[in-house]
Amino acid sequence: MITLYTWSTPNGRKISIALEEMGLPYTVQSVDISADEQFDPSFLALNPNHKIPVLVDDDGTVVNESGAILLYLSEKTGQFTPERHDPEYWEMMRWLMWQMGGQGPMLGQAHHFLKFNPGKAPYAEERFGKEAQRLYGILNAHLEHRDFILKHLSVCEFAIWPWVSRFEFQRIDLNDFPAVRDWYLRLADRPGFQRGYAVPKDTGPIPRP
Ligand SMILES: N[C@@H](CCC(=O)N[C@@H](CS)C(=O)NCC(=O)O)C(=O)O
Repeated sequence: MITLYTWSTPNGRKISIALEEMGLPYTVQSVDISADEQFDPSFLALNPNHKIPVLVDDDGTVVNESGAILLYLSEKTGQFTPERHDPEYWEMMRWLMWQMGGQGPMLGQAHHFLKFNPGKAPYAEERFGKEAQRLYGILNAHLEHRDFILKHLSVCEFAIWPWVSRFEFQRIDLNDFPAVRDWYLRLADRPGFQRGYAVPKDTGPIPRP
């Protein structure tokens, strides 16, 4: 059976939501990063980069990096990515890379400066606050006439949605981005997203604007 090493963070929830929506059985190994468990030698042997999530498949395959794990699971199940010949395949890849290289890292910095260290670095607060607004604007414009990022639910939702669920940390008013808000709330109503959000432990209800 698949083992997911994870914690209650956006990158961890990407994978538990994907596993729930794919209907794959898995066991959860909690790695408390607030207690530095990601530095345990047993975890470092799986990911020397000491970050969750990590997935270990039953044939021993180890995958880290959440974008790579999403693609691995999609290929394994044939779900939630367009076929390779479909023009949407590269649209999927573009949004996944946008998330991995932009939305995740930039919003992570916004959490660091705006939520956890306010007042210490005004320049960083301004820079990452503005970048958060810009990223939400890009996503909002894309979602204005669509129900999903691609034509259907895909790995793009699994990657992007958990970071939007931290909108309060980013000082984002979701009502300023109505297309993102509506997309976010529709997905928040899905049982798979709700179950995945509560892995590895229940931290309370999904935040709502
Ligand atoms: N690019 C990595 C980022 C993973 C990541 O930043 N994980 C954080 C939690 S969301 C972590 O494990 N941090 C612990 C550390 O940096 O020591 C991915 O997408 O998997």
